[in-house]
Amino acid sequence: MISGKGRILLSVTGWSPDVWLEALRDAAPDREIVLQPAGSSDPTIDYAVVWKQPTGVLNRLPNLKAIFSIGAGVDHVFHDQELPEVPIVRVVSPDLTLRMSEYVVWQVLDHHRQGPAYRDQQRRGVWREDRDQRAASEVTVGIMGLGQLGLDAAKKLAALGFRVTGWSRRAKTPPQGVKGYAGDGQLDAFLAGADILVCLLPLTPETRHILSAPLFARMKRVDGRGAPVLINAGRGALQKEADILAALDSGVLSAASLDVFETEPLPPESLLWQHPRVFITPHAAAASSPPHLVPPMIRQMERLEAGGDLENVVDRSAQY
Ligand code: NDP
Ligand code: OXD
Repeated sequence: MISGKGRILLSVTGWSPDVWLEALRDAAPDREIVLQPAGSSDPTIDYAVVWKQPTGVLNRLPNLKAIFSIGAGVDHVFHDQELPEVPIVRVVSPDLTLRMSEYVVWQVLDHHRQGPAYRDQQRRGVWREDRDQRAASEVTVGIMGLGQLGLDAAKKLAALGFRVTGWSRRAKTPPQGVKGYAGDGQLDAFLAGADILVCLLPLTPETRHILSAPLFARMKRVDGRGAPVLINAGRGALQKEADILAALDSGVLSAASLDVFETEPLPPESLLWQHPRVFITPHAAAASSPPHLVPPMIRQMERLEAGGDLENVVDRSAQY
């Protein structure tokens, strides 16, 4: 049991802190929220709410009880080499999940219904009706990462009639209509089936650069189904962009929708910007909405102060 209302440090890089500050003040008017530690060691802080906190900031808070990531992914927390040994809580939110499923369904349908080709026809003033249109039931969408986000997207795609498969680290019973694969041993079988590959993996030491030439080679088609499509909304460092470009140009991949990039913002000189078969969104697949994400964080603090347990705590050894 923790006595009193714990003080919160807000440390966000790359976002305006204002919207988070406002949401914290709305959800916890009785708590003190600070933007900077009081000194080289600040014993008054109980919780940290963070996005890409500067290295060492959290380690200077000797009474820190928990770190709350404002994202579902926590790779931005682990980049700090001096991370204190307190629980790290990640975002699990129906709002975020819904937003991600919208993005995934949008992109899968756009590729499936040949959006890029029809937009090109329109641009050129071409009326061409004879494009082959496969039924959803003939198309397999393979989802890498069958966690909070992957599972929901999988269910929604299955409801649209797609054949859906999912790949996770540990074997699990997938929902109805979804075929599950797990671990390195089943990766080849998973990849061989996927016509549209959706990546919703977390970035960890195991998954870094997984979307690269060796994996694309394992997807290479010899059966006339057409080259697969890649959709990545996980993290940019899951992919090697030079390998994606090479796979597109050699016909190993037919198209890509990318929401995340090795360097964000995507540099102006990146060849991805102009590639005719690449669709880019600026890390916007599922925006973190402060009014939706902050109240559950405060409820968790209250539960901890009442002697309860935190939920959605990250496994530090797996780093997600
Ligand atoms: P979860 O932790 O709920 O799920 C992660 C999934 O990935 C699990 O199924 C897990 O397997 C699997 N996985 C992890 N490591 C491996 C591995 N080495 N091999 C195979 N499978 C693995 O995460 P979420 O679904 O909540 O989020 C996924 C990611 O989405 C986040 O980490 C973040 O990077 C990204 N994201 C991107 C956003 C955007 O706007 N672009 C917004 C929100 C999140 P298992 O089930 O066995 O644990
Ligand atoms: C997240 C993100 O991890 O916004 O939630 O990328």
